[in-house]
Amino acid sequence: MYGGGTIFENIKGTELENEDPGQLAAFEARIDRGEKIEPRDWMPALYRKQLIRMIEQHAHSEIIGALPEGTWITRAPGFKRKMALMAKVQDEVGHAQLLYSAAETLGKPREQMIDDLINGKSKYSNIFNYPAFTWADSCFISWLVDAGAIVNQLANAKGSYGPYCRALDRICAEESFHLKYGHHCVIYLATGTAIQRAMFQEALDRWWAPMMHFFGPSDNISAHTETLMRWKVKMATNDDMRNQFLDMYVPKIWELGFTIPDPNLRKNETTGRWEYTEPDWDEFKRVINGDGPCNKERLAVRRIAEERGRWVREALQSKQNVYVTPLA
Ligand code: BYC
Repeated sequence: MYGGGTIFENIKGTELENEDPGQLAAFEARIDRGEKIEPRDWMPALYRKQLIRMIEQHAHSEIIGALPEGTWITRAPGFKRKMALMAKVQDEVGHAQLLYSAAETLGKPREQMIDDLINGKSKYSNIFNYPAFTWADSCFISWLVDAGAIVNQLANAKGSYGPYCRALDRICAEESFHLKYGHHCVIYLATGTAIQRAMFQEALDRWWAPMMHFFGPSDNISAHTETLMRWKVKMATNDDMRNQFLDMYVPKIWELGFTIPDPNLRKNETTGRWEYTEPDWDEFKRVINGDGPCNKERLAVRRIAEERGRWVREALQSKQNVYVTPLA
């Protein structure tokens, strides 16, 4: 269904209507040959728009994603866990910086992206709108949310837009440490006391539905997959990514003796696909559109950070001007 075909052969009446058909064909041929598209290369306006949307959302997800785990730094059990979590959270914020830079190459200024985030105009990953009540919630994020992110990012790092792919390569290298850290934290709970095991089971019960949502709506209702796969921005469909995650991590969760809160979850050995209860897409839509348990709190924290950091940005800006003026 995706990636091939001729959906853009007739561009009349589509968002590609004003593009030059020759340039569009040459662009698509480059993508088919597996070439990377770089910021100064010709690209259809729709490719630029879709990339900005997706990379910007990804950047916001990293910077907001730092919040639920960030609140656990001071409460992490022991000095080593505090140090490791602090480094991880710092990495996530660094990923946001890399991604904002990649999105800026497409022409949208960072200030505007941050404005759109704090004004609720842009989306970010659904999963960070849920509360991390316990230490086990933080362990769930470090292991399984990072695992899901790696599945997505490893695939898309082989995509078509150079700056995004290079950012994803670097991010995946760091995420692989996060994954090991998270897995270690969960094994510690799994092999600990009955209370520790129960604490992780409760976290799993709370986070499983948002985790299934994390990969995006089912292929039959996903709005952007077809276009994004044709242009190799997305290298796998949402359902394929979800399936790959289930393939890799369900056995590991079961191995630790935990129960996944979905009685219909099983692998169909004939199709090689996982079967599961269809995620509640109404809840997903509600949460990504601003009405999740923590949306208001997450954006309020970003708003405060933006206000409190303004003087630093202004000071840096005026210092730059001091250096720039004599050369001008
Ligand atoms: N959450 O047509 P679809 C991390 C929206 S951070 C919210 O399938 P698409 C971490 C979608 O935007 C890394 N919204 O969309 C950080 C669209 O709405 P609009 C997180 C979602 O773009 C700290 C609508 O639903 N990873 O790992 O083709 C600590 C229709 O969907 C979501 C990324 O950001 C969602 N889950 O594909 C720990 C990966 N899913 O824009 C860990 C980058 C869909 O039309 N993003 N929507 O209003 C992607 O790969 C793709 O955007 C998605 C969805 C797979 C998420």
